[in-house]
Amino acid sequence: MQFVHISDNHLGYRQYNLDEREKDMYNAFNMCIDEIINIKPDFVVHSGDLFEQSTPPINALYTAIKAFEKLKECNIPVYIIHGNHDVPSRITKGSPYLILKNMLKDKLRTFTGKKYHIFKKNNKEIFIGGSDYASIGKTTELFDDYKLIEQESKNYKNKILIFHQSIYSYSDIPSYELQVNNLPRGFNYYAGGHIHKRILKTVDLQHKDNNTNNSNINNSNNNSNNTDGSQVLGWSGSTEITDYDEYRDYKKEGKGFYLVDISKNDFDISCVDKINIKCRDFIIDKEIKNENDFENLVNELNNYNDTTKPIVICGVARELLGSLRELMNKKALYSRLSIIEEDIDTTSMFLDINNKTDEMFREFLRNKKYDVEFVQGLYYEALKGDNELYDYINNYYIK
Ligand SMILES: [Mn+2]
Repeated sequence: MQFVHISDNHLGYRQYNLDEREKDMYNAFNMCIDEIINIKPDFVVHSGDLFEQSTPPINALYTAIKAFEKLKECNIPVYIIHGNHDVPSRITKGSPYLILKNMLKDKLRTFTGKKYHIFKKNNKEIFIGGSDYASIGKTTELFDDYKLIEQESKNYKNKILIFHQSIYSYSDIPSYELQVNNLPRGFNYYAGGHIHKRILKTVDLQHKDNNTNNSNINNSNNNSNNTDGSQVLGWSGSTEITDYDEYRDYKKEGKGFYLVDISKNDFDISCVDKINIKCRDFIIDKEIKNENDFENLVNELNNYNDTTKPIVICGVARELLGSLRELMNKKALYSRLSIIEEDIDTTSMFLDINNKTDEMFREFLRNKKYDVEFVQGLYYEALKGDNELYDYINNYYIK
């Protein structure tokens, strides 16, 4: 019995406000769907953020409808929760999943009402529990769900939990809602969303009563050492790069989805395969300090064509800025250049601090569902003390 774990497709997201980047999100998702149809797993679990917003643009909805229709034709059911991006902002607002559900009927299961479903095939039963994203202030309700899920799952052998949360120490997202011990116990595979990097770890979340002997004898024994390897916690990651710092992880771990074989008696981390797709290339972590660096970059960019042009984010010596801008106009889909100042020691330190603050600010804006590029642009302009800008904001935004 095989299932696919996929997450965080962010359909409708327009990085740098570019049509191409909106299309890249759709392409990455479609590549995954084609690959899933090739593999023909028994079912798919989706850990949320299918859409960038709970009111997705028509192109995003259309892409999702076409893809899920294909899965339905191949008789592959989907189990999906809402992420922080596509959970409706108010209870009275409809979920974008309603449209998919209306089309797929019993081939799409959500977890907003019922917190678990049973997948049955050839006398085998798989318990699938799930709960929509819960913000830090709503974890009491989440823990109630987990209590119920743990209770209801007791008599099943094969169990999957779907969640969309950041868990302490697994993420570099500055905030987190859970500790790993808050998750319901006894599951084989914990299918995570929200963290866009790929993470795959063995955990020890056996039922407490099974472990009482051990913990009584040796309290100081760190329980992460007594895992029997049969419980796996995974974030399959986003399917495209939603922030440029994800590119490093993409180069290291790849992007796409996980394929999990659950019915083996000796289930462990080796039953999880990474299936990779190709994303848009980024050129980051580079500094163009001299003609030689410049030539190397020209050569690198010659490997791309009009449809594969990369996004370039790099530092440049002041005297090369003009020619680099020209090069970027022709050879990059989008670029962000920062001047490398003479006094490298202090400025590189400041650049680093600025980049980190930038990333945190962007994450904050994304979570608040603001238009990231627009608000950040406005913020940078405001920092310059542009009086015309203040007039503009006063006239158009502050009524
Ligand atoms: Mn996400």
